[in-house]
Amino acid sequence: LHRIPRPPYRVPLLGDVVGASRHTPLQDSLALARKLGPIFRRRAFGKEFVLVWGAGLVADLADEARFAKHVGLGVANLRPLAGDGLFTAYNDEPNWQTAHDVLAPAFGRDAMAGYHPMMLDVAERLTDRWDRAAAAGRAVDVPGDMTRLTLETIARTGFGHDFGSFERARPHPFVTAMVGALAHAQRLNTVPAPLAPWLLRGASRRNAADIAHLNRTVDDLVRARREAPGKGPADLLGRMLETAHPETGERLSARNVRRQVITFLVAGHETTSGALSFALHYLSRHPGVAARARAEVDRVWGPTATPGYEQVAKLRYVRRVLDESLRLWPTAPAFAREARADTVLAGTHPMRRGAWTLVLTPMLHRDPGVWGPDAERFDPDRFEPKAVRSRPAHVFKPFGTGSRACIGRQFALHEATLVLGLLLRRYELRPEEGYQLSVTERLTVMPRDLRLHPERRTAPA
Ligand code: MNH
Repeated sequence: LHRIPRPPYRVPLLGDVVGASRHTPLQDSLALARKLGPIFRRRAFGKEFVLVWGAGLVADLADEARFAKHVGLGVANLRPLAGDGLFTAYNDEPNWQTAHDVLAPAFGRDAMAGYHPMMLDVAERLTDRWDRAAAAGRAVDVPGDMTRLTLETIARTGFGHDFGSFERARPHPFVTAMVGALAHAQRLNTVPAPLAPWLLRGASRRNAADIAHLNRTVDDLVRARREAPGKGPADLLGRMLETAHPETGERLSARNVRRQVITFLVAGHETTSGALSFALHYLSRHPGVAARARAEVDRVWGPTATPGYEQVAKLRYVRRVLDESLRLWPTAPAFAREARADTVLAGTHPMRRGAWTLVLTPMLHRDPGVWGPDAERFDPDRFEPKAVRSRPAHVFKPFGTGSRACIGRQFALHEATLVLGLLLRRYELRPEEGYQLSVTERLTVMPRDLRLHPERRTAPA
C-alpha cells in the first residue's frame, strides 16, 4: 500500500474530518488523479481507499475470474432504498440471479421493439414543449426536460405508468424525493460513518421521508396493476409479477418487486437524462458535429417520417456523438471492484480477498496512453469502427463491466439515440451566451443549469 501515491495529508482539521468536498467528491478525485497517476490513495469520508484509472489496471480489474462488483460507498448507501434490488444486491444474494434471469428478456430485441412506439410518444411530448419554447423564443432547461423525458419513458415502458411530468411546471414529487435520496447517499460518504447519525440528523429524517414517499409511489403503482392485470408480462412490472424463473420456477417476492421497481425507476432514468444533456451540450458547442449528425438523420430517416425501430441503430454518427459524450462524462462515473481471492493487481499490487478499489471512469476515458494527448477534446470520430478496433479492450466502460454491468444499456442507447435524432432533425440548438460547462454531482453527474435555445428548422406542420 505504501507504494501507492497519495496526497500529503495535513494534520486533521475540522474540514478534513467533516469532509472537504461535500459537493464535488468526484471532481476532486479527478483533480487528484491528474496529479498522482493511474493508481492512488485518497482519504475522504473519514477513510482511506484506493482509486484506479490507468487502462492497464482497469483491464486487469475487468477479469471476472479474479474480481467482482463491490457494493460499497454510494451503492451501499442506497441499500435502505433499494435493498437487494438488482443494482444494490450483494453478489451472493440469491435474488440477484433470480431477478436478473427473470428480467433479462425485458431488454431483448423483441421487448425493445415493443417499447419503441411508447418512446416515440414520450418524445413527442418533449418536442411539443420545445416547439412552444421555440415559438416564444424562450430557452429550455435541458436537464429538467431530459429528466421529464427519461422518467416518463421508463415509467411508461416498464410500468404502464404516467407521472405527468410534462404537464407539471416543477419536477414530479417522485423526482424530488429521488434526487434527495441520491444526494443523501452521496453525502453519507462525506462524513465518518460513526458521526453520520449526529452530523446528518435533520438530513436523515428528510431521507426517511423521501424513502417513504418513493415506497408509497411504488406500492400504489403495483397495487393498481394487481387490481387491473391483463397487460401480461409485456412490460417490466408484468414480468416481475407474473414470470417464474425459467429453471428454478421461483418468483420474486412482493418485497423484492418493490425494490426492483424503485431500482428501475431510478437507475432507468437519471443516468440517461444526464447522458442526453451532455450530448446536447456538446452538440450546441460543436456546430460542425451537429451539422454532420443532422445530415445523417435527414438522410437515414427523411425529413418528416416517423422513424421505425430498425432505423434508430442506423444513426451511426449520432450514436458516436452519444458515445463520445459518455466518454467525457460517463453519467455513472465510478464503479467498485473487489478481489474474489488473494491476488496481485496487474502483477504489482497485492490485494487480499475482499479488498476493493474504485474505478474512476472519467479518468479511464481520458487516459492519454489510450486516447492520445488530446483526450480532453470532444471528437465523435474516436468511435469510428476502425478507431475502436485499434484500441485495447476495457478502455470504454460507461456501463460498468462483467455480469453486474448495466442491464439497461440497450434501452438507454436506443432511447437516447432516438431522441437525439428527433431533436437534431427538428431544431438548431443555440447555446446560451457565456455558458461554461459545470457539473453537478449526486452519485450521478449532470450539467449544471444547462439551457439551450431550440430553433425550429422547418415551419411547423
Ligand atoms: Mn444502468 C448498472 C450505467 C441506464 C438499469 N448502470 C449500471 C452500472 C453502470 C450503469 C455503470 C454498473 C454499476 C456498478 O458496477 O456498480 N446505466 C448506466 C448509464 C446509463 C444507464 C451510464 C445511461 C446512459 N441503467 C440504465 C437504464 C436502466 C438501467 C435505462 C433500466 C432501464 N443499471 C441498471 C440496473 C443495473 C445497472 C438494473 C444493475 C445491474 C446488476 O447489477 O445486475
